Amino acid sequence: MYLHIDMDYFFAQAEEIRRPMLKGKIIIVCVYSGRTEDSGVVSTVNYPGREIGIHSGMPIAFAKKRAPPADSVFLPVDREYYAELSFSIDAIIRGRCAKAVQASIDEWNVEDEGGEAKARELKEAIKQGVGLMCTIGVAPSPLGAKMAAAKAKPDGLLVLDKDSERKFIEGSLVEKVPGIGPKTAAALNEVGVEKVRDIRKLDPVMLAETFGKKSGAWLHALGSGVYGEGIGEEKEQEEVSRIGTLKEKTRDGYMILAKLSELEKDARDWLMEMKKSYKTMGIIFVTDDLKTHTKSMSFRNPRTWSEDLTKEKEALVNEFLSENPLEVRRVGIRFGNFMDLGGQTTLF
Ligand code: TTP
Ligand code: MG
Ligand code: MG
Repeated sequence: MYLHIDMDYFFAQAEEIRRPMLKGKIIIVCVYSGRTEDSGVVSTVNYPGREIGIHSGMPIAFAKKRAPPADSVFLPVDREYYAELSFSIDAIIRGRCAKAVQASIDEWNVEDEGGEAKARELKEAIKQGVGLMCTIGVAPSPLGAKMAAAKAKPDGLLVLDKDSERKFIEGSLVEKVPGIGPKTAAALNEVGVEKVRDIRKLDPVMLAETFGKKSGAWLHALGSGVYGEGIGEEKEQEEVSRIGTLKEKTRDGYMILAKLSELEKDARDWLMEMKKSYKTMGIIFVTDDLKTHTKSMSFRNPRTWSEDLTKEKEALVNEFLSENPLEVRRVGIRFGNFMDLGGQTTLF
């Protein structure tokens, strides 16, 4: 089975959990362009804000007209904080699923035999680990899983079997299908196709002529109930991380650093073998309450596997210990934001 995980109103939920006093308010996370005080667009908004018609991409000035000032909070995006959360969630998912691919800052595709039980486990582990809700779709195809997740939001879980998946996809409006953009949807509407099941009426030759060979064939397959497999694309690995359990729970910086060195060696071997240099290094801490925390730093110039990081690791571990009172159970190290001869690859 395929699982598609998508965080609920991700940036706004991330703001909610670090400012519990905002509970119940309309939270609008904005990308301010700086030209005037209200220039820019809404990045995302929580559900109370969606109910009054505020949405991603809307100009901030429009959102201000709709939002009652006493119940609304406008906040600037804090991408570093969301990326840290995303990285922690990634560690939680990878720790439990061998086949997992991160698809965006708040989305993962997983192939796992566990199906519904695995989805429940992941929802619980993410909630426990970082305090955030997500929605998971489970289906025989990655497309079905993704559409199921979109349907079940927020804090949802929707499991489809072969029959219900086909009914669900065939009954969906074409514009709801990931991969069908507004232009394609409009062109399909034009020839009388509203729902996926209507695509079957169209001649595959006409589809190929109108949309191109590749997209035409894909649409024809979609109309025929063939949804594809595989969580993807042999995408290049975006980061390397190694996580391990400490011999005993501890707050001793030396014990933590010793474990990290052991894990680091393995990660460095990978960097050397793959000829990657990196621009970010992060440390993962799982505390006694099973919460996952991360600390990371970025370097202006890429570093290679052979460069020493003793000082940087010490600084991050000390910073973490001074901010968190609990004992540490597991630690990990991660290198990311790679550079290689082909240029830079990064997810964010
Ligand atoms: P989405 O997963 O598309 O949206 P979301 O998580 O806010 O809401 P949903 O519960 O419906 O999944 O995008 C993830 C984050 O990406 C979102 O929190 C903010 C950012 N984003 C933008 O900055 N601009 C956009 O137009 C969109 C769609 C998202
Ligand atoms: Mg989301
Ligand atoms: Mg998303």
